[in-house]
Amino acid sequence: MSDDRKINELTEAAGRKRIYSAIQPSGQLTLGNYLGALRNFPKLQDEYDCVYCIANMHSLTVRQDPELLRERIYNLLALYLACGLDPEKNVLYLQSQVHEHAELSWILNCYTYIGELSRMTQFKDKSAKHADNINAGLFTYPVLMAADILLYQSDFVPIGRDQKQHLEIARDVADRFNKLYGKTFVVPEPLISKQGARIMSLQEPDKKMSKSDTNAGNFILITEAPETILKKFKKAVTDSEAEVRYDEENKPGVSNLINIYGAVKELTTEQVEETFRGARYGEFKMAVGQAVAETLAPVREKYEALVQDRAYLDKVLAEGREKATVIAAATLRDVYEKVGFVV
Ligand code: ATP
Ligand code: LTN
Repeated sequence: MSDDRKINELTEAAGRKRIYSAIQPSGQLTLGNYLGALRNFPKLQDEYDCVYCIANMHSLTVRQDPELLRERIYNLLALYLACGLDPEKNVLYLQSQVHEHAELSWILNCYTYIGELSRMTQFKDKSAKHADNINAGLFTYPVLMAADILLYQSDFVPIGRDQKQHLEIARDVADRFNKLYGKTFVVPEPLISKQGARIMSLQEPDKKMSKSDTNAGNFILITEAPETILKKFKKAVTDSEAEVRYDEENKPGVSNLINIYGAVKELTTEQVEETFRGARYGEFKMAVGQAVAETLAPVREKYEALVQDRAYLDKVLAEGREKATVIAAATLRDVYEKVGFVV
């Protein structure tokens, strides 16, 4: 059953459920962020109560230039809107503007074990990448993420596959807290789409496409010009065979391109293989590049107009902050009461 069908059935059975997700403003967003997360958000806005956060507090776990970070916050908000998220239907807000995140995060720190956090692959990867700055925030990152999700009593969390481990911590912590103090948090479930959940780097297809990659040939930006997109796909790594066939282990480059094409055109792996049976790699890569460029063009156009309008973006943030605070404050108050604080 498709994820969309599954959630539809769940909504019908139990009334309006809450969706929650967040993206860090730590760089320009890639095709990976788009296919793994962002593209799925607007599909949910009519049937769910949706809350989308700009996770700027998470971004501080890696050194950021302050002016650039501020700009990227606006860029990400403009991109949320450009992808079709309606600020009337969704709560769109900035994490640091709702102080309850930091407060709940501290509480949850006291209900999360070092052993659990030590197993996180993102922590291991990022510590290796930023060996000169293995800060405590990088280690407790999943706790802040759990606080984000649990503050809003979220039922479903649409994410890429790399975030699944973090979501499991959020579930375990919610469960642990509920067992100790009685039902306090909804235990969230991940929503991971089958296609596009893990887009790999174009030059090094054994690692995920990441916006903080230092080699620009590895990723496609959502706002990139069509010519650049085509050029990057033309240079994408394939293999020495000449067959468009899905085989993640032996043909990671081609498999990634099949995945991307399938996700963009909404085709299964088999259908993509069928479409390109007998095609040369050059032709195949151009077709993937074109399909991606066509999909991203309207988003880029809308983004370019929206990002200029700071007054409007500030208005959206102010409204989002207000709506988010109402929900977050109610949960935090309950938590403070349960743990024995005077409120
Ligand atoms: P960074 O490289 O700065 O750690 P990132 O590119 O991994 O960032 P995030 O802000 O951590 O991006 O992720 C935002 C959302 O995009 C998450 O739901 C994540 O799972 C998803 N995502 C990120 N990269 C990919 C990818 N390569 N394929 C599919 N989904 C992805
Ligand atoms: N860690 C996430 C971003 C994130 C998030 C969240 C995602 C922060 N808080 C809450 C879903 C729910 C990432 O994508 N790197």
